[in-house]
Amino acid sequence: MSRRIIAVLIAFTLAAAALASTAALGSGESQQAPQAQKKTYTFYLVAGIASDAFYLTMKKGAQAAAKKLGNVKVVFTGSPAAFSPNTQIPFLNGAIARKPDAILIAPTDKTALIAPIQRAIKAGIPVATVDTFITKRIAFTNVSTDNPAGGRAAADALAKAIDKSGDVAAISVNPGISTTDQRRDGFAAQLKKYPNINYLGVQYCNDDQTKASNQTSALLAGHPNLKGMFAMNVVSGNGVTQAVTAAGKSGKVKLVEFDAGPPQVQALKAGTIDALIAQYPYGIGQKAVQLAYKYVTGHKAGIKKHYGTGSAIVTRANVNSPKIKKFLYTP
Ligand code: T6T
Repeated sequence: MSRRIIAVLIAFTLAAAALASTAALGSGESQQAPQAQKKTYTFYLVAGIASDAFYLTMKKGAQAAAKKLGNVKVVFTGSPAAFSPNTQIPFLNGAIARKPDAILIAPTDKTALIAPIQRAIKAGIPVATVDTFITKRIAFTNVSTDNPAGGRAAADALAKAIDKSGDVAAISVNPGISTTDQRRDGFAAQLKKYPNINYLGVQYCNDDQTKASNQTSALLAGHPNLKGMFAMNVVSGNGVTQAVTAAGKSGKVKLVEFDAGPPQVQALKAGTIDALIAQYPYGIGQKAVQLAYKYVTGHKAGIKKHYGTGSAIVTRANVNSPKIKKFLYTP
């Protein structure tokens, strides 16, 4: 090989090595370059009761929104066994102790949760209420169904099912819960438009299915002319359905229930329930996370005090239609 060729080969090898080292350096440099680390925001979602199909569906919506945002983590928490301030407040306090970036909570009572929520806000944690609300407007927003309208729709659906005449009764959770109080009041107000309907009033089951079932059995036994019932949430609904079915009155005593948990949808399809006032819990969770993200990333301006997420009256005629699908709970 001539000296010239050797010299050219050496020059070529050196140039290639230099290029390779530059490339290596370049990639190393870009890895080490001081990059603004994207903060991960943690939002606690404190359910009214963590075992309920409604809140489990809300959790899914919240997690989907967090995933889409990319830098949000949702921690779902709440009492697994009871819908009450006494069982919920320890879970809220637990969330406050972890100092999350925001708390989204479904307060189990309009007034009992004011002071505990105030503590969170004093600790610098912004709070949004989801589904239910408290009477003091300290949460930066509330995302919910239009519950008074839902109660009125339930009255119209029940009136239609019983041909606008006869005795009707209702089962709710406890007095003092914003959502079910509004459903109860909307229902009672709307029933006044039907002069031939005799309203026997509301009983409270403490979100206990067995209690709701026993209350219904007693109503069926004591009021042979009972034509229809309105159950104001998932658990009271499951209890009412259970008792009416056990009494062999399925389809004879007409039922309208709030919510659309899987057993309720099944009972609707089977003919035991006539109509469900279904909420959109997935959308509530989704919207609340989007709003909390706006709030904590410096875009507070323009966030409204309330957002409605819609509802649907589900009947056997429309239960399988595509536009109803999003209202059926998927715990
Ligand atoms: O109806 C929902 C919710 O809107 C209400 O506040 C409490 O009960 C449910 O969770 C259903 O069981």
